[in-house]
Amino acid sequence: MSERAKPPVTVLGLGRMGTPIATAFLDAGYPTTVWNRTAGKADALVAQGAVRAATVTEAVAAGPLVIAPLLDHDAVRQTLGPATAALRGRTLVNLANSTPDHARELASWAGGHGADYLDGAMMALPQTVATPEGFFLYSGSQDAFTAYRRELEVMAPAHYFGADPGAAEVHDLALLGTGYAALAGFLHAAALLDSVGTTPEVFAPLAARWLHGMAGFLPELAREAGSAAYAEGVSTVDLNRAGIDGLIDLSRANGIATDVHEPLKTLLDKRSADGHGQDSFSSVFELLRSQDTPRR
Ligand code: FVH
Repeated sequence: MSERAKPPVTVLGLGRMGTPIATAFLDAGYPTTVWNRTAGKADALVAQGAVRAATVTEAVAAGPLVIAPLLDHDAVRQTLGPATAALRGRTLVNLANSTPDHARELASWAGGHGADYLDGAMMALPQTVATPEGFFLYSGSQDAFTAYRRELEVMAPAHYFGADPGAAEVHDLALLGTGYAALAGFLHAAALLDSVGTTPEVFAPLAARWLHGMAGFLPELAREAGSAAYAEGVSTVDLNRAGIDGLIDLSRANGIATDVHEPLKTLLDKRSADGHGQDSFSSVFELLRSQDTPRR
């Protein structure tokens, strides 16, 4: 069976993410049309073989797959507003950071103009586009994801989270939250160690090694939280209360702010006061989860 031909791809928005995305399509041999509000940003891509569209309508009309790594929801609406007639029959992949509700609204708007819609969230940096380190999340049209999976994988490994167009953005925010907590913990630790003479630069590789090891703990944490199996955990609430109390006491003694860990101390103290001190650390999940969500 012959391989499907590479469809023309349009990239709207040539900022820090859009430029490596368009470059990846060119490198992969796709006919690539580009458009950017500030037209000069397309010059280097045109020199590499991209076609510069004079208008958004021309760009959208150039092929079936329209990828929009624009700044935000407003930028997407402002950019595509004048090009609605060209959207019919196209698949729009919105890669701008959006709220879940904005993604749903855009999906309905695109559908009203005859376009299929995929919402995307880029878990990547400009330098990790088209490398195994980055990955993109998608939700919305299953047909579009299936039809264009090969093209989506040109930008980054692609993960699909279902028909609700807002789902990719929810997962994006959840991953950001995971990262923020780890990075805030690192910055607190760096401040603490700085006060005893270890610079943040010296500490960073040690912290990276530790976080790498901690990542291996996630499946166990997930299994306990997912099944409410807190009796057998190796690291109890009370054990970790002692740990966090020690960290907070030492931080105070060294003049380091304790704001990062106070919320976790509150949760652990509450679990213990409720009689769950010997449960696994993962049982904090019970204080965080919505009581309206049934157990699966
Ligand atoms: N850069 C990063 O590290 C992160 C990585 C994770 C994902 N985010 C999100 O990606 C979206 C794009 O971000 P970006 O870094 O590429 O952003 P910029 O380099 O600032 O480029 C923005 C492009 O959007 C165009 N644009 C902005 N406003 C409008 C508008 N009203 N109408 C039309 N186009 C607009 C802008 O055009 P120009 O300023 O060059 O004329 C750029 O093409 C974003 O959601 C991040 O949160 C990035």
